[in-house]
Amino acid sequence: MRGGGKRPSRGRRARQADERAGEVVEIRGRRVVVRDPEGERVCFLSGERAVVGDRVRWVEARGTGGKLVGVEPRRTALERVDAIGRVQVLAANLGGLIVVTAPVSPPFRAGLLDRYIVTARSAGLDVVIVVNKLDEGVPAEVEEALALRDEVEQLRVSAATGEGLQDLRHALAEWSSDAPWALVGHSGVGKTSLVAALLPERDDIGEIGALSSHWGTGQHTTTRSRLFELPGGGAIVDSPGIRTFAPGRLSSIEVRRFFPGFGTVRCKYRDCRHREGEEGCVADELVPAQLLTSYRRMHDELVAIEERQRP
Ligand SMILES: Nc1nc2c(ncn2[C@@H]2O[C@H](COP(=O)(O)OP(=O)(O)OP(=O)(O)O)[C@@H](O)[C@H]2O)c(=O)[nH]1
Ligand SMILES: [Mg+2]
Ligand SMILES: [Zn+2]
Repeated sequence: MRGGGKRPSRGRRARQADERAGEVVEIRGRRVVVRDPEGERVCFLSGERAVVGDRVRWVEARGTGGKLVGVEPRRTALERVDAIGRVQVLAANLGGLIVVTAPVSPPFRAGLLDRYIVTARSAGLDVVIVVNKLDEGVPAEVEEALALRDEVEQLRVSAATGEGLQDLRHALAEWSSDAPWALVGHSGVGKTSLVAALLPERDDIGEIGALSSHWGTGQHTTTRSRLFELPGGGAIVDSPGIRTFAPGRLSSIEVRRFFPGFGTVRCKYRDCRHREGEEGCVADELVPAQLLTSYRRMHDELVAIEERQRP
């Protein structure tokens, strides 16, 4: 997982005279929706690979809308590893991640939060936590988990009652003034509900899940990412919920650099991985047990993936 410098298209061709520049706001199978100052246009991919947030060049194509002819190098890439080990780019050119959580339903998962924090930081993205569904109350153990991660900026809102939304709106306009921020998180936490609440005048936000059809069933209401411009400036990306999340291209040794709670840890050996019982390791003294356990789980999982990939 790295920011910048990647070139997804197969080499840059000479610029055509009639080329126009735009930004991908949605992928629809073999087509993409491209936005430019004149509006939105559906373009054929024609061999190029693009994701939401990509800066692209396209030309008019008679009868079919447009044709994509190039994808610009990405400044950042949000990536994850899928179930069979392939790296998937989820979105390009983001400025940050808004990790959306719910305190009660679906059940709060601190481990997933940590994965997103590490993923964002390792990709050169900012990260904030938004606790939605405040109307359901915040149990003590969730308060504790949030306090342990207070080095990450946190906002509390309710898409249902509107509580905190004005603060979120203002914060988003500022955060995403240079680059879009993506709403990520477990299915059912209310990502699409938040987009709908932030953009009440739009009628194309996409479906909001019925309460019963969510967590546990593996069903995700939102099936593809979509970029929305905010009226007060900035832009956000709604994304499909996920159950597990393995960051792409992050090595096990890098996890400690980005994990919350490890800022002051200096062990006897500089390459200490903070595993249980490691000689001269001070992590047990300095890192709260919950964070250390979560760290070790993520670290060990990446080690296992690395061992599987070794020839
Ligand atoms: N009580 C309460 N329910 C909410 C709130 N926000 C959303 N919900 C409900 O939570 C359920 C899931 O909302 P969605 O917006 O579809 O969740 P999502 O995160 O977009 O889910 P995926 O698209 O599957 O990833 C819906 O039934 C919403 O009505 C809230 O602030 N309070
Ligand atoms: Mg959704
Ligand atoms: Zn250590």
